[in-house]
Parts: sequence; C-alpha cells; structure tokens
Amino acid sequence: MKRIFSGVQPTGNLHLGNYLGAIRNFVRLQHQYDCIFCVVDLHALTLWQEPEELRSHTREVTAAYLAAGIDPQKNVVFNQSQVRAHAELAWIFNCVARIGWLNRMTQFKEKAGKHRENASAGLYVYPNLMAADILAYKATHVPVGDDQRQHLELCRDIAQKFNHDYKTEFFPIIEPLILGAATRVMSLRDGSKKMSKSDPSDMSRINMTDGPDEIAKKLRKATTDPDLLPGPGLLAADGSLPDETRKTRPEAFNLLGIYAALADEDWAAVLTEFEGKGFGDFKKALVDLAVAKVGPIGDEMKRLTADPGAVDAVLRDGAERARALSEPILRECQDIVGLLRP
Ligand code: AQP
Repeated sequence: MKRIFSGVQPTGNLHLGNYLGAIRNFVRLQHQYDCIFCVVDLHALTLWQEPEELRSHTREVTAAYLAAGIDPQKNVVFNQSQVRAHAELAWIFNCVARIGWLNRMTQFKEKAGKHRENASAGLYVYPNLMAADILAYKATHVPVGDDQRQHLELCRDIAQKFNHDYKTEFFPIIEPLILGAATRVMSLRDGSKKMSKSDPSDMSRINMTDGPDEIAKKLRKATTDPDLLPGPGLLAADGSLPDETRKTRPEAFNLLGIYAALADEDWAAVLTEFEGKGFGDFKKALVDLAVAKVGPIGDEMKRLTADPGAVDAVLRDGAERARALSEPILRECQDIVGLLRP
C-alpha cells in the first residue's frame, strides 16, 4: 500500500512557499495515495508560541488545507497533539537516533542561531518527532519542500537502524516526494534566503491570506536585477534549470519559478513566453496570475476560520481516524522493543 503523510506547522504567516512546495502537491496526490495530512502543532512548540495564537494558527492551517481542495472525508486531516502515538513513538526514536546525526541537521543550526545553548531541547530532537509522525502510520511517501530533504534522510536512517537493531522489517524506508517547479520558493527581498513564515519582513513573502493589493505591492517591489529575462537556451537537456544557472540570477529565477508553478507550465514554456522581456511586463503577468490563484484560497480560508466550531469538528473526526490507524502500529512497536503492557 502506498501511503502519504505530511504536515505543516501552525506558526502563522502561511505563505506561497508552503502552498507551492507542499499543500498544492497534497491536493494533487490525494487522488493517487491513501493520505494523512497533519497540522503539526507539537513541532510548533519547539519555538515560543502564544497559546491563543497557536490555537488560531492550527485552525488557519486546517482551513488552508480545505480551501486548497483537500477532501477531509477521503483523507485524514487532524492536528498532531490529539494523537498520542506521535509523542510516544518519538520517545522511542529519541533512543534510536544518534546525537551525531542530529548535530548535522542544518535546520537546527539555522533556527537555533548563535545562542545554541538557549534553544529548546525540542528543537534539537525535532527530526525524531518528524520521523515518528511519518512512521506512526507506516507511510511510504512524504511530499515536502526541498528544505525538508535532510530531515527525511534522517527518517530513513532511523527506520533502518530500528529495523537492524531489532532484526525486523517493521518500518518502511520512506521516499521523499519533492515535486513541481517551486520546491524552494525564495524570499521576495533576498534571493539567497528561503521564503519563510518567521522572516520579520512581511514584504519577503506572499501570505495565503493577502488580498489583491498586498499581492500586487509585494510582487511589484520584489527584488530583481537590471537584465532582460532569459530564454529557454540555458535549460539542461532534460528541461530542468541547472543549479549553477539559477545561482547567477536568483531573484529572476525565483519569480519565474513561481510563475511556472502557478501557471502549471514547465520552465521551457515560461522562458519562451518571457524571453527578452523586461521585469515590468513580466511582473504585471505574475501579479494577475498570483491574484487569480491565491486570492480565492485566501478568501475561503477567511470564510472557514470564521466558524471555528466547524474546523474543530474536522480535526476531531480526523484525529479519531488517525488514532485508529496509529494505535496498532504503536503497540506493535512497543512490543518489539520490549515495553511490557500487561
Ligand atoms: N520557501 C519554501 N518553498 C517551498 N516549500 C516550502 N516549505 C516551507 N517553506 C518553503 C514547505 O512547507 C511545508 C511546511 O513547512 P513547515 O510548516 O514545516 O515550516 P518550515 O519548513 O520550517 O518553513 P516555514 O514555513 O517558512 O517556517 P519557518 O519560518 O519557521 O522556517 C514543508 O513541506 C516545507 O518543506
């Protein structure tokens, strides 16, 4: 059975990168896989969250899933803290993963910053909880943005070590699904930084709830370079954009990649369409496209979050189904490691 697990943290400012790198792919994959989509509120606690805001951001991410087109009847949609298997399996994985593995995680280094000793212990073991999220359902495929590649590698390492140590084939070795033309959407202000919820500048990102005027203002002011737009001649033979080429004009390729993803076109089509044009013309087309694609989702998110009771009912139902799936897997794992349950 092919099963998908993925999640988004309810840490506010849900943005176009989260949509293009993750949520939009969830919507497409729901027709091919058995899918579990989680709002990972325990992960959010690794950095300080105001309790009331955490609750409202949890509903907001749920609303984004639904507004984008995820069907909560066909798929399991719930928030992580309602299902105990995540935290309990994470503890077992804390005892499987090696400190040396965690020390290599670049996201911890970035998020902990210079004063690493002040970071929460939760932030350090975050990848172990992420592995537990996935393996509590024996998911086989995990759709994420490019920034999660290293964490998924660690999830594979944990499953392999567990299987090896306990002489079993209990956990699957997952496959990442990193799909589309915008797997790493960059900041609109600085093409070397990823678009991020926690960037202090709201101008660096398109929030999923931004209205047409905000989207237009942010894209008009997005950093560019003085050259005209390139043509398809610089693409690799397989039609992809080589990393080395991307680095030569990071801001331009970021905006072109956003366009390609929103228009659902490949690089060749977009570069052919805009070859030799200036950023003025291109940005006008990008604004129209972004307003047309993001606007209706943001409007629907606002409509859904206006009725928190209805959103909570979706999460309650999803959690019940998630518990039914994860409980037997957790119990079997506890038996394998020798935890007595008389
Ligand atoms: N810029 C991005 N481009 C493409 N995909 C992205 N994702 C995040 N940023 C981008 C993908 O969105 C999913 C949910 O991410 P998350 O909630 O776990 O947050 P994050 O990866 O830590 O990044 P954020 O949302 O920008 O938050 P902060 O500011 O806290 O770092 C994941 O699949 C992720 O790959």
